[in-house]
Amino acid sequence: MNCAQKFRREKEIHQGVRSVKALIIVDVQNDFMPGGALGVPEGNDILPVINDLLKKSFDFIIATKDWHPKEHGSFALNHNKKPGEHVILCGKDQVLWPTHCVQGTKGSEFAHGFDTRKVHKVFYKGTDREVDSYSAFFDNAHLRATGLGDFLIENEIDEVYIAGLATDYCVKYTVLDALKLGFKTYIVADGCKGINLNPDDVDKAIKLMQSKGAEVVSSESISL
Ligand code: VGL
Ligand code: ZN
Repeated sequence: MNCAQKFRREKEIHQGVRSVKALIIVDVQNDFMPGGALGVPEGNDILPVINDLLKKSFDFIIATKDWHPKEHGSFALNHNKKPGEHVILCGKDQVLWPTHCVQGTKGSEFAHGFDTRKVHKVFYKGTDREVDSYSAFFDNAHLRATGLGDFLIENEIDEVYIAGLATDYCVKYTVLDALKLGFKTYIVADGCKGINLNPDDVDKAIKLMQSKGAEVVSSESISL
């Protein structure tokens, strides 16, 4: 049993103690909005949903930023290749993307219209040029942690609600790592949109997350 699971068990024993809940908003940045460098179709539709979620009484509100140096190994340009082609990066298959979310650029800022005033803490991912990082917890080669896992444990958080972009990449891998670390994990369905490089990628991602124990909820069903 890992730390978060042990903590949850102890709470269950002391009935009546409510769980500590965090909302994790993944990569809601300008470059992932329609028209952005790596625009997610209808990605802007989640903004009102996210802003409504922010009005609920989560104990913690966490956001992540995809935050690449311009030499990043996931960018097609840096390999003289086209987006969608593949390379090996840090020993792993890597699909190449258009240049996006470069540190300090307009495209890497939180999306225009995302009300960030209630965000307690921001975690940065994809900062190492040699490896990509879809999960908000670890890079794709599991070399480095972002600090999100420690933050959740230090703050005795045991339930996470995950929304953001993109369902079939960063949301998916963040959810899978949250489950592996033992957190009770909810995906807010209407608070996510996917890229669908293949037409059924989002459906497959949702099914995979569910099969590993994630619960799909709608934002309006969250009564906090
Ligand atoms: C993402 C592709 C590349 C994401 C980030 O946030 O889902 N996808 N970088
Ligand atoms: Zn990226």
